[in-house]
Amino acid sequence: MTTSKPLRVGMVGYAFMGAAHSHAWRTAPRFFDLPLDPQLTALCGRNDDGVRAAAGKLGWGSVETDWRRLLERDDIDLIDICTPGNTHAEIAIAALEAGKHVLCEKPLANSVAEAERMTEAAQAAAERGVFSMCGFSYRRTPALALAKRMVEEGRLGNIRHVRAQYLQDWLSDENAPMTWRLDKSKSGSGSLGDIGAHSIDAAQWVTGQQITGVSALLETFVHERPLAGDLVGLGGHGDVGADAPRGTVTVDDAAIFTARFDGGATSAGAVGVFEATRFALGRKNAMRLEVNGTKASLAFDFEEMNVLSFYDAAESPDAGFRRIFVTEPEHPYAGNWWPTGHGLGYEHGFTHQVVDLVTAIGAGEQPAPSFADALQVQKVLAAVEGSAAESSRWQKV
Ligand code: SOE
Repeated sequence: MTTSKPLRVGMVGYAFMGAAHSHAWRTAPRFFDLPLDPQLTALCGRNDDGVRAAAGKLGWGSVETDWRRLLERDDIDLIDICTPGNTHAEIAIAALEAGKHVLCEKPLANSVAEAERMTEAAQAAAERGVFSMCGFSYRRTPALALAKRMVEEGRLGNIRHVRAQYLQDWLSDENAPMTWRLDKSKSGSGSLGDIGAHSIDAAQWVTGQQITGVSALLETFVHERPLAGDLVGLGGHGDVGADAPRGTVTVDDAAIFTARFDGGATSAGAVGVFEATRFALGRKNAMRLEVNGTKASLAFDFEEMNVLSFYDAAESPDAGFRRIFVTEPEHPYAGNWWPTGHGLGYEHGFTHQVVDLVTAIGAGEQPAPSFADALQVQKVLAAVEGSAAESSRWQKV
């Protein structure tokens, strides 16, 4: 049973991630027993009409148009940051210093320097019992959480290969309009930080190994796109005429890199191949991870998010990969939902993220992934950009 002690949330931003987080704050205490009861206390957005409409639709109790007001309110315990990356550092550091817990969307920041300052503030705040987490939500997909459990149990043996792709196609149309995700001053990078960051975090988390160096290339296919007002969110292909004024794309459209891992608690480090693109025509949200070990392999594709494919060399050679339908009560998170075989969706990862965050805060423990975990991802992002800028020269992380 969720306790009656409230955890009062103030959220900044209400586009795609704001909607997903709102759903998670509302739903988590209804399917999981939490030590604190999340309250959707205040929603913050710059446009008064827009934030009031969003608050009514998403279920928030009050509105603010300046995020600093959230920090001044004594009826708010946690700040949830669902805004573009260029705002993360200022908001998160101020919130932590004001004694508010923080959930910050990924990637943590737009630079390693910003991520380092955020991590320092988070570590100082944790000593005061004020905690923070970075929203790498795919860790909370039951199939990926099961993959990590299998690696930890030694089911795969030593890890040799990591193969990670994150394939979308919502920018394949060269007339798809500009969005903040294509403006480096707001997003920090393109497919690399937006979706490649998920692959980097998932690969490191599932294998228990950290990336130590990369060789990379970045590509921008479409250099100008029509402007479409204050388009926000993913794939909002507002009806823009071909003669609309055009803006300059200042980020990568695709990122491809090889990586070495540190071996974690094992002997030899794995080697990895990564790809992130929003031009893989026909792939809608194919966040894929394959891990090959000395005893077994596993493979995951978010477009079939309830399935984990598993090959066990100890079984008869012609057994092939078998499909584990990750909906059994003993599987991570699954037992709190529906009977076996009924499946979960994209939104459940965000609900599980709230469950793990609130459970950690209630226990006075550091949630994962911490800002320090997210800083490691930020360092890999920077190494990829550094390598790509020097003809794919090997870059240490
Ligand atoms: C856009 O590519 C995006 O919305 C990412 O920003 C999210 O992190 C991912 O979960 C879905 O795709």
